[in-house]
Formats: sequence, C-alpha cells, structure tokens
Amino acid sequence: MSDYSQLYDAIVNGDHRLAAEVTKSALEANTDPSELIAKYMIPAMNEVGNRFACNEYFVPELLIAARAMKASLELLTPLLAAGGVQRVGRVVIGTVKGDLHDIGKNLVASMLEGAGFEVIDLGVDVPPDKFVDTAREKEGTIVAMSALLTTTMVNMKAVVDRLQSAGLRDKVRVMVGGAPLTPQFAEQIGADGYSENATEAVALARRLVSEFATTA
Ligand code: B12
Repeated sequence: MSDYSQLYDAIVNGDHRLAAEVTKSALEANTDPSELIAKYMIPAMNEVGNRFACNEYFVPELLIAARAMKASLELLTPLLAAGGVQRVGRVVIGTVKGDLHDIGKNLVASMLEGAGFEVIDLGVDVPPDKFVDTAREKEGTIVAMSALLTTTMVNMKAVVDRLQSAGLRDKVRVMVGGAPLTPQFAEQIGADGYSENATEAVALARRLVSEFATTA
C-alpha cells in the first residue's frame, strides 16, 4: 500500500477536508478500506487521546479530530458494509447510557453489516430498556454494547441484568467492546464475549451465532 500518512496527520490535526481528500485518492488507487482504518485512522485517534490525556489537546480538539475521522469513515463504511451476502444473524448495537462516543461502535456495525449481519443501530446514550426491548423482538439476537468511558462501562451490567429479569438471557447473546474494557470485565458482568477491535468483533459474532445453532 502507498503511504497515506497524510491521512493520519489530517485526523490528528482535525482537518476534515484533507482527510476526505486523501481517503478519496486512496480509494481511487484501490486501497483496502480496512487497511486505511487500521494503519492510519485508529492510530491517529489514539494519538489524539494521548494528547488529550497529557493536556495538550482539549475537548474542542477531540471534536474536530472526530469530525475528520468521520469525514473519512463516511467514504469507507459503505464499502465495508457492501457485503451483499445472505443474512447470517441479527445484531442490536449501541453505545451505553451516558456515553456519546460512536466512532468505534459505527465501525463495528459496518463490519458486521459487511459480514452479512442484520444490524440495528440504536445510536449513543442508549438506556438499558431500549437494548432489552429491541432484543425481545426476535429470538437469537446478539446484543452488542460499546463504552469508551470507565464511568459508563458499568452500565453494561444493567443491560445484562435486565435481560435476565425479562427472561431473555438464554435467548440472546451479549458481546461488549470499547477501549477501557477487558475480557475479565466482560466475564464479570456476565457477557458472552469481548473483542478488542472491529475485525475480531465479526469473528466473535459468528461464534455467538453458531452457539444458537447448536443450542436450538
Ligand atoms: C473522539 C473522542 C471523543 C469525542 C467522541 C466523538 C464521537 N462521535 O465518537 C468527544 C469529543 C465527543 C469526546 C467526549 C468525551 N471524552 Co472522549 N475520546 C475520544 C478519543 C480521542 C477517541 C475515541 C475513538 O473514536 N477512537 C477510535 C475508535 C475506532 O476506537 P474505539 O472507540 O476504541 O473502538 C474500537 C474498539 O474499542 C472496539 N469496539 C468499540 N466498541 C465496540 C463494541 C463492541 C460490541 C465490540 C465487540 C468492539 C467494540 O472496536 C472499535 C474498532 O476497532 C478517546 C481516546 C482513545 N484513545 O480512545 C477519548 C476518550 C475515550 N475520551 C475521554 C473523555 C474523558 C471524554 C469526556 C469525558 C471529555 C470531557 N471532559 O468532556 C467526554 C465524554 C462525553 C460522553 N458523555 O461520552 C477519555 C476517557 C477516559 C476514561 N478512562 O474514561 C479518553 C480515553 C481520552 C483520554 N485519554 O483521556 N471524546
């Protein structure tokens, strides 16, 4: 792949026009969208996070970096989601209550769509009952939750508990992700799986769907 480090710089510097421009040229050169995301875009957002953590960046810089990331993702995600394959399962995805971060969640949703899943995206700041009510509509659903804050990841447990009290816990599978999470945390709250990134999220969702097939 050619060098698209300009895309990394555009995101870190919050230049959404340049981010879109470089993305377009990369696509014209037939670059794999997943590679652009993994090699330049996620590292750029991590750098933005590091600068924020050491008080070099503040919320406005996070916002303009996120806008640049989104300008590029808008061009890439239709390609990730254009799998056009037969539906392999249903996923209800959202960012948990109190949390407004949606870049990672959107990436996971697009990758799952591209892998053939029906994806119902509930958006951000999703109350526990919304996950439960949407999961209830169809047996064999995967509930996928995202959290980027240590203060909101705890809200995932409320969803698992409510699925349990609604008598749905055996009928759905729960997967969780987001930067502050760990596999241990996922296990502690009673989720069925955790994955670190969007590619692994697809493999995890496939595994969880196959469990439905074996327990049906
Ligand atoms: C961009 C950003 C924002 C933007 C979000 C814009 C948007 N539309 O999403 C804005 C400016 C709104 C924002 C606000 C805040 N933010 Co912020 N933000 C970030 C930043 C820089 C990048 C996040 C990101 O998009 N990463 C890129 C994506 C692709 O990665 P990802 O989200 O991790 O997703 C991947 C995996 O985690 C996984 N995944 C994600 N979800 C799921 C779900 C499932 C089911 C699975 C399987 C996998 C999975 O797959 C994804 C793709 O590979 C991070 C720093 C960082 N390094 O994470 C801070 C960060 C998360 N923010 C932070 C903070 C503190 C805040 C604020 C509280 C700041 C403030 N003082 O107001 C607010 C909170 C607002 C709220 N209530 O949510 C802290 C959190 C600290 C903590 N430990 O809790 C961080 C870590 C920055 C830091 N280093 O301190 N933020």
